[in-house]
Formats: sequence, C-alpha cells, structure tokens
Amino acid sequence: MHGQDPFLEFESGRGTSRGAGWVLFGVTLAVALVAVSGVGYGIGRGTWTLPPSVTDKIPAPLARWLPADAAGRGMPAQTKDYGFELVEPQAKQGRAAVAVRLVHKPTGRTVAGAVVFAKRLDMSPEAMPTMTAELEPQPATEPGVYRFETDLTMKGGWQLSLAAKVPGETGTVQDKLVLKAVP
Ligand SMILES: [Cu+2]
Repeated sequence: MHGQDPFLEFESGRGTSRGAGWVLFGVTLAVALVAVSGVGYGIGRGTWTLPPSVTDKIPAPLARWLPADAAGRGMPAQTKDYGFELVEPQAKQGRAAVAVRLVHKPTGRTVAGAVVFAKRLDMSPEAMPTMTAELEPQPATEPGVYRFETDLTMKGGWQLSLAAKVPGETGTVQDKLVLKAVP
C-alpha cells in the first residue's frame, strides 16, 4: 500500500506557483543558451579572439580549434617551447655565413627536420628597419642547425627574423635574433 501520490499532490497543491517557477526557469535557460551559443559563434567566426593569457592555459588539442590572429597570438602554447639561437653571435661585415640552431627549450635539444619558411634580415637594431639583406638557405651540415649565406653590407646590429614549422607540432615557431656585424 502506498500513501498519497506525489504527482497528484504536485498537481493539486502549489501547482500554480510551481508552474510559474518552471516557466521562469525555462526562460532563464533559454536566454543562457542563446548567450552561450552567441559567444561560441563569435569565437568560431574569429569575431572575437581570446587573449594569450587565456589561450596559454587551454590544452593544445582544444587550442588548435581556436582562431589565431595575424600576430600569431592565440596559437597553441607548445610553439613557445621552441626558439632559435645563433651559433655565432658575430659575423664579419660583408659576405657571411649565418648559422642558427633550433632548440626545444624544455629539454635543450636541437630540432632537426623543421621547415624554416619566413625569414628576414634587417638593421632595425640600428634604427634602419628598411635596410635589408638577402638570406640564401644553405644545405645543413649537422642536424638542427640551419644555415644561410648573406651579405652584411654595414657593420652593426642586424635583426634576423625566423619562423619554422616543427614536425608533429601545431602552430608556428617565431623568433627574432640579433647578429652583430663587425669590421
Ligand atoms: Cu644600416
């Protein structure tokens, strides 16, 4: 034997006030859903970008679905694990060979097989950003070291801008180095 049916109590008792409560709850839920999907839509279309402070904390598999702006912000954090360093910080003025090492910072290991695809050498350290020098890629002689031939027509600081794709990593490695041309 059972007592009063709870469903009947619901219907007959405070049915009216509860009904109003459910309606209010439903409206709140609907508004929240629209707001959330609107935010998702804005981010998905690239209308809104997330600040690096946020994207840095997002796991890489999730972060690759987020849009990245032109400056490369919003890209997966793991690309910051890599950087370039000059094998020799100085070079003779004139025809010069420049060698850079691509390093996986957490382990200190050099990274072979990367595609170095964006590069520029200019005199921005000497307030001459429009003074550039050609960079001619050279065959690698050791794994993880990338070589270029150039003509350093003036002594002083030259900024080397590099970008690379590392096998198995999403996003792009970007780095800037300063090379000193000495007489
Ligand atoms: Cu110059």
